[in-house]
Amino acid sequence: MISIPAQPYNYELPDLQKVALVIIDMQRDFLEIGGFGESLGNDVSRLQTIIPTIQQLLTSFRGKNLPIIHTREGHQPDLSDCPPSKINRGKTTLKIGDTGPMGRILILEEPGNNIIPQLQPLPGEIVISKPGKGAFYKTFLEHLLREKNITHLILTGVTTEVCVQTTMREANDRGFECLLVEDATESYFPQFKQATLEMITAQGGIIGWTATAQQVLQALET
Ligand code: TIU
Repeated sequence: MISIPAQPYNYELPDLQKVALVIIDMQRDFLEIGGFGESLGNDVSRLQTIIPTIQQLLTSFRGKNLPIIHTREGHQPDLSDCPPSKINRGKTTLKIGDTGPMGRILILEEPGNNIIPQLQPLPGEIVISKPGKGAFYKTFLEHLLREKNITHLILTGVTTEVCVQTTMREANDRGFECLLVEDATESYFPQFKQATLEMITAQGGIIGWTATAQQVLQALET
């Protein structure tokens, strides 16, 4: 049993074979200028600060040969998987599917939709493409986790209150025990990140746990 000091209390890992690192949407579309995040009016530089921390976690999981799951948010070129409730939102200059400096906004396989070079998946690591905010919606993620007997998820990525929180809630409803790494997730809005961390761990950990990367890394080493 591995015990990670966490909020609101220790997070217990019964078996390292049952845990996966989940890296959510660390894509150029959200972290670089000219992508979807910036088109929504956001300062994308805030999100870049967590890259080294996620790299540390990635190195640790890779070193132990533990499962790593990358997700990326994107749509088919014909937008058949992008509902009006998503595409028509906001008064942005560039909408989903329009051509920007990194190719078509939030379209799978476009240069801007790729995972950032610093966190490129290695062969053998799982990459889940998802049309929604949650990584379980219209994907094979649940099937894959059950097949691999994974019960515990260490979550990282962006943005804390949108795709990360939605995924964590979806996972919790499905019975997965989730820990969100506080300094390996970020939002365009610092107050939303803080509120998300608090709402996840309130009420005795209603959605799950949070801990720092150092707390996770130290526990994994022992
Ligand atoms: N807008 C925003 O904060 N996030 C998203 O649209 N997607 C993800 O969080 N990945």
